[in-house]
Amino acid sequence: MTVYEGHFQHTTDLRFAIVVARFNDLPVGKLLAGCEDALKRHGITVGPDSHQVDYYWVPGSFEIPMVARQAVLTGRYDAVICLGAVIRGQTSHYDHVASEVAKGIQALAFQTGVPVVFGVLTTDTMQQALERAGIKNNLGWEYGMSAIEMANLLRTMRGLNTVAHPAPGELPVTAQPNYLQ
Ligand code: INI
Repeated sequence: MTVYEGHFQHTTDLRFAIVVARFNDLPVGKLLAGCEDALKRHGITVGPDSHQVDYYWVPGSFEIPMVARQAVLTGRYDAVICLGAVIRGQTSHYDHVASEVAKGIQALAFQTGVPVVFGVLTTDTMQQALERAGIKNNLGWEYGMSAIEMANLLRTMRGLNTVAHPAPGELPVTAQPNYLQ
């Protein structure tokens, strides 16, 4: 019997994309900080000088799946982390945005085999969003941990110790066989 599982070690050549929605900036900013904290405390460089994490900013959660897909298709990343907050408030917009982003992210991971972390809060109120983004606990941390675990699990399943990453300016690589065409 073989047991496959992701570990949290040997992180120095992992690469991540973080796709962040600006809408509901207050809780989303806290999620991002929690996520970066998890990555950093597991040996991954974050922030403006990072060679391991790239950041993609989008207007709202609705735009996340499209940009996450483009990030996956570069072939550069072991996992893509999607961060946003969809808050019901007074608008029916909520239902459309919440369901589209969830479906889009799920389909992307399923179709490409690249882990895509669903780090989009869906709550009735801003208070509930803030509770999940730091007042009680910070789910951003869990999202960062999920990304590391899934990145290493997929590397193990592919039998790869390393994934080829393009040097800056090089064309994207297709190190994995099953990207969307
Ligand atoms: N975007 C969010 O990220 N969260 C929300 O709660 C939200 N609501 O409720 O409207 C939201 N709307 C914007 C949407 O994501 C798009 O950016 C917009 O529709 C333009 O395409």
